[in-house]
Amino acid sequence: MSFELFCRVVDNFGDAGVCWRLARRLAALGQSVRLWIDRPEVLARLLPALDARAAEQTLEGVRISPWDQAEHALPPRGGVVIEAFACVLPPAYEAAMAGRDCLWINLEYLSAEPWVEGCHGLPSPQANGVPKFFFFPGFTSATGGLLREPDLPARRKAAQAQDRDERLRALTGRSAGPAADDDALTVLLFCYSDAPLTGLQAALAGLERPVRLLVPGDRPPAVLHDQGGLRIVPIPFVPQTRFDELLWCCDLIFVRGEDSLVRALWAGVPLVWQIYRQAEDAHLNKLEAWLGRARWPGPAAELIRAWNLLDDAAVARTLPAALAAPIWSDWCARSRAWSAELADRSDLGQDLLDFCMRQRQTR
Ligand code: TRH
Repeated sequence: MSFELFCRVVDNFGDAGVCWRLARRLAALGQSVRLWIDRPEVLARLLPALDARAAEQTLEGVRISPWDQAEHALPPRGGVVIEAFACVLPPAYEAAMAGRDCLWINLEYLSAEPWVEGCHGLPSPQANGVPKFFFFPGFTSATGGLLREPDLPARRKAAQAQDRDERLRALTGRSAGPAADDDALTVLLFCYSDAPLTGLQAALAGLERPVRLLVPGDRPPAVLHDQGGLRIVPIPFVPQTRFDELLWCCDLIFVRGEDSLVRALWAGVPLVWQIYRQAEDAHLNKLEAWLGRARWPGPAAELIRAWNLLDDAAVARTLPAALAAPIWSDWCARSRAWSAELADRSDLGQDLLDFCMRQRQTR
């Protein structure tokens, strides 16, 4: 089938990151895929091989084109048009869909809320008669699932059979720390700029166990500094294809948004999620729904609430509690178990392809 995926970058990396991952997955499933994106330069941060000024290029089997060209393009006859995150298609392109027998998918944001199950796959009748459906990623089999590549577990296993420090050095060019830090807790920090870092600094510096805190980006926030057993390790932003390898070097992962959350889940180690902030604190309900499914031990759930409420004092208090025995080993075990449960079903790319094929057959 022919898929055309539309991506508008709202902010940060998640919109481009999710769309690119889905596009790659559909191409790997043997489909013809084109990605229209309004800010190719954002995708280029994740995909350094991309020339953000090129009119069109093909990478990993995906045709990538700037959004404005779609305003003069025709949708593929009999193809599937994916509107990511209700991004609104170019009007002329949308108008042409009716005469070209297209299927229209509205790919939604990831949420663990229960109502998602009732809305996943529902039709969204359109004035122009083009069949349009809601497609919801999610954590249960009544949703569209999560993006995952079939070779992921094998890649993780092969990577983790190698020495961790060597992997980290090869990936980031940074030494993970002196040999004396062998039993150090390796933590990745990928968060928003408002995260309660003062609380994090206090908690990590106060631990008995040495900690190395990997901080991607140009410069770590000033509040983070070496102190006690805490060592701050600035690392470069890695290409998205290698992001998993970074996660597989970690004992504890701080993630944010959508795509990095899912990847941390596949790593199967404890994670602290900073959810994308929404108006009227709508994100806090989403967070609770997710915590309900995660079933982390109490102190770990408290830590995640404190992290999202930007509460430094509560982070300083709850982080050591979540890392203490036996909570920590329970958290590790539950993280492994949930990761395996989630991986026990088909992935979002395959689900979406199956859904589209079924729609085609029933018409
Ligand atoms: O960057 P995010 O916060 O993105 C978003 C956007 O804000 C978006 O508007 C919002 O709707 C969405 O979140 C929920 O977080 P996310 O989704 O985790 O995307 C980050 C991407 O960056 C992800 O694909 C992983 C990638 N990445 C790398 O490739 N290399 C790196 O070194 C790091 C730290 C991240």
